[in-house]
Amino acid sequence: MRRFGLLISLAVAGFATFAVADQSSSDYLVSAQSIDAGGTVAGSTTYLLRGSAIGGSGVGADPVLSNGTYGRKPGFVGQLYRITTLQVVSNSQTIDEGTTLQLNVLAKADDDTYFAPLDASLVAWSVVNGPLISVSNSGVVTADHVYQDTPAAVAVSRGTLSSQLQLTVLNVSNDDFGAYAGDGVDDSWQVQYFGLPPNPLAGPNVDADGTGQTNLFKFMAGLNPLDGSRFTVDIQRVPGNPSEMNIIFGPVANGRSYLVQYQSNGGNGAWYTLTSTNQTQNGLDRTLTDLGATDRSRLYRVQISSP
Ligand SMILES: [Ca+2]
Ligand SMILES: [Ca+2]
Repeated sequence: MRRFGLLISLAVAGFATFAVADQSSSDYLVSAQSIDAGGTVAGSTTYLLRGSAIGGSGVGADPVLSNGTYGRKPGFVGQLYRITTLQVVSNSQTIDEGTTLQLNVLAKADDDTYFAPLDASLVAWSVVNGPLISVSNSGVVTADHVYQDTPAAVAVSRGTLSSQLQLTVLNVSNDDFGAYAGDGVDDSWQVQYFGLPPNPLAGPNVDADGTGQTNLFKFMAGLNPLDGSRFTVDIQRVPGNPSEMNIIFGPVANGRSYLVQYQSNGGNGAWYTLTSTNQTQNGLDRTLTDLGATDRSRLYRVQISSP
């Protein structure tokens, strides 16, 4: 039993090849034997001891196996290691606003092997920054609503070890952010001009710069709600051509589409899209020429659409 203990001790202590001297007395002789690298197989002319037979896994010739979540060292009775790194992991680096995401923690040992995800309750969770409402003791993070894609971070710690995971909270809906939610105006536009909510000047029906056009209209028209700009429509006859009419409107904005419609006198009050037209552009002013303005009178309107 003493020699058995010696063999195991040597096996755990290192990977070098040991040569053991013959042992003898007047009554017995134990021939010299050697222990292979890793200490997993030892033998003499009278016996063979495989490390795997005493609690290790595999045979001594196997390499140390590992992947991202586990490690296996064949032939060892036990493994000595020290946790050196915590790592927060997730199936996704993004989280939709208003939803939850399960996070997990891996522990990495000083032999570069990983343990399977730890029980999340073994570490302390916290929100580092960003629009995260909470992270539970079980590693479930809950995202707040945002007005644009926004970075965030979660931390875990245990003892002297800690780790962080960077996430991005994705803006899924354009009109769900705090006091700016559900008013028909994109929250990012409201934040751009009126800062973070609340700001009563950002309301859809407010005429923040006194132009007579509301924030909602200016948002749809792609205008600055604070600089006094206005969207105008002008109707002019075409000189020398009484059957044509120019509809001049602007300023036109990127990302907006414009539809000119008319209502005929003697009609049933319905609006019709102007189809027989010529279009010209002068700076930010656009002119559509109605080529069939033969009615005694026509009403025109410009419909603005935002994607
Ligand atoms: Ca949003
Ligand atoms: Ca809004």
